[in-house]
Amino acid sequence: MRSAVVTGASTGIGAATVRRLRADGYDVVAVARRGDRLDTLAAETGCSARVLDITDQAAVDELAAVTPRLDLLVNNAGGARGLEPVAQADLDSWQWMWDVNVMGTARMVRALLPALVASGDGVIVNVTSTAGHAVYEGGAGYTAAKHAERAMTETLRLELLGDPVRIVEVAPGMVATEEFSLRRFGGDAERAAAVYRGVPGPLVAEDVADCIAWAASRPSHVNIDLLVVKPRAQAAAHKIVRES
Ligand code: 8X3
Repeated sequence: MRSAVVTGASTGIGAATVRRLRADGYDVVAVARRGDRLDTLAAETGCSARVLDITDQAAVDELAAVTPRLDLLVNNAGGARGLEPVAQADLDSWQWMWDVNVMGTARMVRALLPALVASGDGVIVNVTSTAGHAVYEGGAGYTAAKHAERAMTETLRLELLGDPVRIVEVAPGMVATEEFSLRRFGGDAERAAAVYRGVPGPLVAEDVADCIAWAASRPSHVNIDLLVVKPRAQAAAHKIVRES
């Protein structure tokens, strides 16, 4: 049975990816900080739950120590905090975005790469964002982190050439999930709901999980370098169809 580790698995794209990979027959370790949510997901899907903060080096090392072999690592944990201009940057939020999106992904890759190589055909899927490919006003803390995550992903592909590991980037645009915008706006439900209001068909978490599962299931000589996925109603971060 193929094995997978999915970070940020307690909600949204991560949880949808766990469900999808379980349905596709993977043995899945679902990683997140919130154990209660992971327990519910484990009861539903049969995945293993691993309570872990990807900013905690010791905890990531412990996971690596019990993972001698791994087929698929999905680095999905991440997120945005705030939407303020650079001149008013909340540097604590910027630090958090850097720690989770960039350092967390680097930490997981560094720890689990030997296990991916040991599988003989490992796949790393880094879930970045269209924010890693373009910038928008107010988004610099997040877009800078996602650009960095993307740069790291492309660098990895160069550095691992010749090793049995494929490096995939999945970059979603607008995805209506339970928590992404809520977290960005510090729990302001009204502001979070306004992000998706009137948009005829934002992506849902399952759409992105579908991309991840598809990219990871190509034959072993096929590397999907980059998959950018947006709703039909979105042409760019700020160019979106809204029906009143
Ligand atoms: C989410 C997409 O446009 O909010 O990663 O940055 S956006």
